[in-house]
Amino acid sequence: MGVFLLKQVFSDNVNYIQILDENGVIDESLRPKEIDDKELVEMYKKMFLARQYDAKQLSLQRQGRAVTYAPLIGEEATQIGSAMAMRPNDMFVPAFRQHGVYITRGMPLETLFIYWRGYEEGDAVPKDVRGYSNIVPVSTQMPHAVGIAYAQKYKKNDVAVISYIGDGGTSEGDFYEALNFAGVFKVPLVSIIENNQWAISVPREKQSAAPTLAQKAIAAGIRGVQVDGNDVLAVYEATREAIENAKNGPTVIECITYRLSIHTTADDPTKYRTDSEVEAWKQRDPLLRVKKYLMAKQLWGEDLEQKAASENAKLLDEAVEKAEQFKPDPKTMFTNVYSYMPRVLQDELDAAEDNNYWQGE
Ligand SMILES: Cc1ncc(C[n+]2csc(CCOP(=O)(O)OP(=O)(O)O)c2C)c(N)n1
Ligand SMILES: [Mg+2]
Repeated sequence: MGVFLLKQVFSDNVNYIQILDENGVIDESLRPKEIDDKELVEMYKKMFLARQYDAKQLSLQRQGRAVTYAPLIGEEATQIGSAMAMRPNDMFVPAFRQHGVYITRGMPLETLFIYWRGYEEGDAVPKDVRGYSNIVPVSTQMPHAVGIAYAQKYKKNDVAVISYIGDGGTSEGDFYEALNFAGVFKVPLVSIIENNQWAISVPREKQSAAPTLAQKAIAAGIRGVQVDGNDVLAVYEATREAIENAKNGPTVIECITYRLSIHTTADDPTKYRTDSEVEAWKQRDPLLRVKKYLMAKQLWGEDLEQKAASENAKLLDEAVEKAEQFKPDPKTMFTNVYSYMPRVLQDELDAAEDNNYWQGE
């Protein structure tokens, strides 16, 4: 190397936030002021419902009563913490594992069960939930989320758009393109990276050589922060702050969490990761630490947990019963594709009806 005139033209850093640690101790100086102990009980109940929903959905799939499923267990704090920070009018754009976000935003449980039975009617998100449908093609939700955020800014609405993506998704071109646009046009986007350490069998260290995924924001001129994604208070506070700042531009929040279960019901993680790794993450369980705090304060106990479990089971059983009674209309394969019916689809629909393709349904 020759002699260069050295002048630093840029530097930045990424901060890490934790408020509630693995032992159930809260750093009161960082605690969000809206979250008193009563509100923390509500957060815990939502996380508990999400976990119970997850177990139910997995069990239904194993019985042949759902087609597939992507479990959320281990990622409750990231999902419930961020969803609880949303204001009523904020919108969210999920990937395909954010069931806890839907539940927190009031999506009918029945609709979630219909979705995983394989029916597109399960994608019908009620307007007041303010969310979009599950998006399976990895990272394709990001340009959409940015466009939605741009539209909100254009209309001068005080609305933030909270998008979700996995660690694997951040390697896709769509992610970089979306962040680039978001930075240039300063759209009100909060991009949550739900870093659960795995993208099916690809571990985090093979996903990117960058030490954090949050720093991908910096190249786009966006604020980036990393939080303990198993700490519901840290996720809540980071999201709340980013939403408050959304009128000035976007934020990327990398939540460090862990996929405790299978990728989907077609996956066997014992082929590519060790039990000891999973065990180590179980010690950082997002529910356990809230429970430890609440129990020490005598705000929770095994009796209340039993009561919550049976109330949840009742809600879930009722929702499954309704979902299993749902009869899809096969016509929607044609009618739900475009806002209008193109000739080619109309011809296929006519042929299907003439030939009684769905006779016996
Ligand atoms: C464009 C695209 N490529 C590949 C796949 C297959 N696929 C589904 S999920 C997934 C991994 C996603 O990992 P990550 O983004 O970390 O999300 P996670 O599953 O961990 O929630 C892949 C490769 C897909 N759905 N879409
Ligand atoms: Mg992942």
